[in-house]
Amino acid sequence: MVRLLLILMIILGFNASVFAQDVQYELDIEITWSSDTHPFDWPEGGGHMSGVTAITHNDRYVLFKDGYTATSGLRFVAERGRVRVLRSELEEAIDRGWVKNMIDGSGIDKVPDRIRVTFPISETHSKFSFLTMIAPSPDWFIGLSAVNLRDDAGWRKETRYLLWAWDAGTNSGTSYTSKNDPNQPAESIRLLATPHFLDEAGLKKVGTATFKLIQ
Ligand SMILES: [Ca+2]
Repeated sequence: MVRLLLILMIILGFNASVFAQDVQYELDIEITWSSDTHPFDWPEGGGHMSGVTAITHNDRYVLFKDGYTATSGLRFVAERGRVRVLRSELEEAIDRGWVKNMIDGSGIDKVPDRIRVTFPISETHSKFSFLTMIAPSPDWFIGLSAVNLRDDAGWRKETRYLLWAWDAGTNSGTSYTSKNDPNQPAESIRLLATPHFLDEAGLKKVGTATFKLIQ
């Protein structure tokens, strides 16, 4: 009888994992960075954000991290808002099983504004990362790296993160419109602490990202 029960539990457990469904999240990226909130050296032509590249992934993949060196893909996004090289890096990570979904989001033509992205995510790849270029800029970007949307209690219903400006470490410009001046070798990725994004109270946020479980 015990043996039968054990077999039954194994079968049921197995079925539960086979039929585990992806869930869907809605991400609302609200960019508050503007001439009002960040007047220092504000670019004449206004500010915009390049198209968002987002991924769901496991522990094996890191899109960016404080102290790491930028990949070529990150560099092209941060310096020029170009996603082609990053996409091929991500395709390779998909082939290796590290990244599951790649999601393209819109950009922002004129800040402040918001970007909404809906994406599926699964238990095996429950981390989420995204990035977009602060434009114009030498190599500045915003993003989140390895947000874990699932904990011991299951999928998180709603969670909110502050967004900060990052420096990809690949270009030495100190103004939004600095001329192209590559760092050779590249420096490490770090939070951007130029006067553009700093005041007496410390670093100034660029916006917020709110994740909502929708099904
Ligand atoms: Ca830089």
